[in-house]
Amino acid sequence: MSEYGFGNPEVIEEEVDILLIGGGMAACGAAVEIMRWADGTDLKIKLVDKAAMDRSGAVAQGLSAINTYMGENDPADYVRMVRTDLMGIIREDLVYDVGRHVDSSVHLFEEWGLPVWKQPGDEGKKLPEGGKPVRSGKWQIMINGESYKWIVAEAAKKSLGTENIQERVFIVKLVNDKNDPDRVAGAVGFSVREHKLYVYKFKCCLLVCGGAVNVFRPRSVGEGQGRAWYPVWNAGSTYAMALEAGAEGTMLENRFVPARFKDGYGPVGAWFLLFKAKAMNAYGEDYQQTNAHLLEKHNYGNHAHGHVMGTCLRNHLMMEDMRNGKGPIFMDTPTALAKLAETMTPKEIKHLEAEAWEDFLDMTIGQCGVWAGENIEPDKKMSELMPTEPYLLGSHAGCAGLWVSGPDDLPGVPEDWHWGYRGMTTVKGLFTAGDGVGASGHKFSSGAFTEGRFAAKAMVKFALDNKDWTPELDTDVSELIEEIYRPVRNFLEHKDYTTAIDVNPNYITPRMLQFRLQKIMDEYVGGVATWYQTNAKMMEVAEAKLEMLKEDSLKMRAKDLHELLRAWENYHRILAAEAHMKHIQFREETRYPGYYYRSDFLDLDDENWRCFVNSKYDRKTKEWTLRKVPYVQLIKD
Ligand code: SFD
Ligand code: AMP
Repeated sequence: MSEYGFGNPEVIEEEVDILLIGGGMAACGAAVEIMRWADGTDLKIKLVDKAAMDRSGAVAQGLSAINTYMGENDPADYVRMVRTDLMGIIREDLVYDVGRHVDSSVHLFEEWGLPVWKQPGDEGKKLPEGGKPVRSGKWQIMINGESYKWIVAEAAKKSLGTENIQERVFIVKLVNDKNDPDRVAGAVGFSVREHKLYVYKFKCCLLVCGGAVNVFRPRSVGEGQGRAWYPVWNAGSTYAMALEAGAEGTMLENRFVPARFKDGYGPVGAWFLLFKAKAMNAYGEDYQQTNAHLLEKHNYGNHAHGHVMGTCLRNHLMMEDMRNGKGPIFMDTPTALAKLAETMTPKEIKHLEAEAWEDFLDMTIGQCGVWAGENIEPDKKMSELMPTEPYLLGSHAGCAGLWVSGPDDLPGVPEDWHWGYRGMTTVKGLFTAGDGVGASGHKFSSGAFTEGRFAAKAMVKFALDNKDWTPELDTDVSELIEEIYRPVRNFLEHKDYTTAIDVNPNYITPRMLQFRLQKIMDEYVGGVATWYQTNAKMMEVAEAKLEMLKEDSLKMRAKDLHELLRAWENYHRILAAEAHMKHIQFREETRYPGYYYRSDFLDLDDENWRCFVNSKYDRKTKEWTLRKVPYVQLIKD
């Protein structure tokens, strides 16, 4: 052990049947469901999360709504809404499957103690008993959700047993099988608390490490660094590890740029839908009306029919005013609250104000900090809205992810869209759910949990079908140690060269490397710096810079376990970033105006591009292959 606590790590090797990687909504869904099918078998199941499950993942701070609950709605209509929102390209088999099963997940949450708002008179009635929820929108229901993740994690722990849960282990990579390169056999990660390396072997695994945040330079830098809308600790691990293992990615050109309350990143859904607030430009104009004609340009309005206007199109109309100097954009909270208060008693008004605060206290507490710090009382003063930096995700109003096997009982689905095990990627034994599943957005917390349940059932079947198969890793543990602890060696070898620990010509800190990645993505691949615009030439530059960044990334240093975590998060981000860029390069059109623009191909081109874009990465040659996959409409308009 050096003075910094590093020597060779203690290596812990473990063989299980099924490994769940991640402890978020999808992982919890899997943990709860899996024991229903594994009960009575001798399958060994383990869950490993980089953080503590009670507060890990996107739902860490809680949420104030469950955005996918069918209730009285038809799942086919849900498919129509998702298709409209995602500009006409989704895997309708996957979306329908979520729609027809999601409510049973929400009913479980309520049974476990999650308070779901009910309409007057129905307060004591649970949803399955006919209790009518307070809907903020057609698909969303309101909850008192500060402890949402605690509640769901508790059920997951109870199901698996805490002895089968390993927290604070960051999984670095999947290891393929020695005898079959198209199959996964293990995963390796390190503890962020102890100097231990964990090597797992398994028959199959569920990779559910969420989306990718901090790939692009965030709007909040300097003292605001670390604030983002989506969770900063989800670093693209799902996409990077799966792609490296050979899984096919889909729609990784897609990203999510949410309009949020400026600086605090507070979500807008409750304000738009529940409180019926209006947004306007600095001159009081409703940009959704004054700019509506823009939808006719470049065919952007092609998919603006159905149940909603696409989230990216709402951004597009807002950004037009911002680009033309008509900002700031304001959410008119005072008018909305005053209007609601017209028919209320003083006590009810007080309650309404409390709800306005609680919306953020339940899920984005930083927004309350901004309001308090800037003396903003929402009933008196308007708040600014701002489109955020881009995030890669597959569960909110975005659809980046992996190509997975769908349900096999729906009519009209192409044969090659399902290969036996629901949620399995194109790599044998590698499953995903939630943010990991591509081409199927608008699942939100409840849908991610539901997809975890699908995968759990399929993984039990897979493990039983492969009972006699023994995993063998294609890489020696010594080689894995060599690679994983490279940043530590960089540090120990060179730290005495200078007297300032962060300044050294022989290494780069993970923090600095992250800045470089973010700058490249921001300035060349359609970040906030260029108002989300990019083109082939810009991406040529980005590609060259990313190559050099990858070279230099081998010089990242880690002075402690925390920096080792940061270093590996960066490796995951870089690969996720590269995948995103490759997909945008390939898709020569602007499919998602308001999320990004190909300024050299501004049209939305249904004739040539109403199709999926799928990619594969070769870990050995480091080359990408991209292809078009035909879109098939299953549910009529
Ligand atoms: O208001 C590793 N979401 C909302 N969903 C709703 O239903 N209602 C809302 O109100 C939503 N809103 C919202 C939402 C998210 C956030 C951040 C805010 C507001 C502020 C979306 C959902 O939260 C989201 O769809 C799901 O949580 C996605 O589930 P999943 O399982 O795909 O991801 P996760 O929950 O983030 O979990 C990831 C897990 O992976 C772990 N992890 N573990 C080991 N090794 C590694 N290398 C790892 N990397 C990551 C994480 O620790 C975590 O456990 S609103 O905006 O609309
Ligand atoms: P958000 O808070 O922006 O993450 O949105 C929460 C939910 O409300 C999602 O299902 C969104 O699609 C929906 N939503 C948000 N804003 C609007 C809007 N202006 N019109 C329709 N739906 C919206």
